[in-house]
Amino acid sequence: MKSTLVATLVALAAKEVAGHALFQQLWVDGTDYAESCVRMPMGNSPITNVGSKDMVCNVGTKGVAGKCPVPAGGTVTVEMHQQPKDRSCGSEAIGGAHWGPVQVYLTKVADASTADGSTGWFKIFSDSWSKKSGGAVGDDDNWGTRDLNKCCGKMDVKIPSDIPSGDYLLRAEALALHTAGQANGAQFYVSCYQITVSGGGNASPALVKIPGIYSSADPGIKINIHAAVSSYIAPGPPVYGGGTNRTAGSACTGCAATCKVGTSPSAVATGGKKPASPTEATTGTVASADAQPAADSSPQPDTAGACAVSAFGQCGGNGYTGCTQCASGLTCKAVSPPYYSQCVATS
Ligand SMILES: *[C@@H]1O[C@H](CO)[C@@H](O)[C@H](O)[C@H]1NC(C)=O
Ligand SMILES: [Cu+2]
Repeated sequence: MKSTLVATLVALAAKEVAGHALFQQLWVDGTDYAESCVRMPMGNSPITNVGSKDMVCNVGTKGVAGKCPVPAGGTVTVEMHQQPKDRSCGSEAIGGAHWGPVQVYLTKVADASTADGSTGWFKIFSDSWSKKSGGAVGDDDNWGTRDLNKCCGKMDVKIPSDIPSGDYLLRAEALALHTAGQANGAQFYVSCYQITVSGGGNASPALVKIPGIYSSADPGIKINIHAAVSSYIAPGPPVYGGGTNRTAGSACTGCAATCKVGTSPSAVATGGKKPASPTEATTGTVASADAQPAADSSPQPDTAGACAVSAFGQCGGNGYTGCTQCASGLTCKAVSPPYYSQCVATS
């Protein structure tokens, strides 16, 4: 029956896989701009083809009206979660032992609302890897995505003070390496934010093209992290001199430590056009159907696609295509890498 088919398709579209994640919100110097200047990904699935155009700003995304104003030298905070609009710290920002680097790129554009990202990019931030003392395998080490989880999905990123003023696309990328031992197994989670920088300088960082910066054979992309990792170089060019290398495993500081989700200003595009966004719920009544969830709203249950592997059940390994999410209190652990991973008690 036609209506049944439609209902099924809607249910499928609404389903988001647990574990996977998406960058969704942006803060500027501690102010919550929520989703007002993000090119929101259509789902939380990764990109695995490093040569694909989807690597620029994710699959099928288009420009939005909003632009977030950022002073040069200021700090933006990118925010990632597994489910759309779920900003709670109750669930990991990115689940299922999706360890890997978090990196941020900028490209200078004429108009961030319409730019296609074909202009040159430079890297302004990297939080990649450091050895965890006593750790046996790469899974145990410090990683950018582990820092994201520790800091409730938030990662502070300083905007260089010397880059020219004007519009930019800011591209946040989390790379998950849990299946990266096999060809094209690395998972890229990418979102572009539209920002307007003011008070900048006249630096001209070296530029690279996306796609084109990565190769599937890069040692930072094809790697088995279920074995001991003695060194790790995140893929792509080095961080530009005005940018920041964060040490993986360092403490959450700044907005990543203190910012609390609240009412959001509407980002104002340079043209003076405000994006459609929910009004602020100041009276305690629900402002609109698509209002931002409150800070303490409970996570949306992953009903349609929920799966949970119980203790000692398989949750990963070469050729495994089943559920990769362990039940509450359990972590998927590679016990015979790269062939077999199972759910064990979280230590
Ligand atoms: C970041 O680290 C890389 C690798 O060590 C280095 O090449 C680059 O210059 C560093 N950038 C900054 C801004 O510290
Ligand atoms: Cu995933």
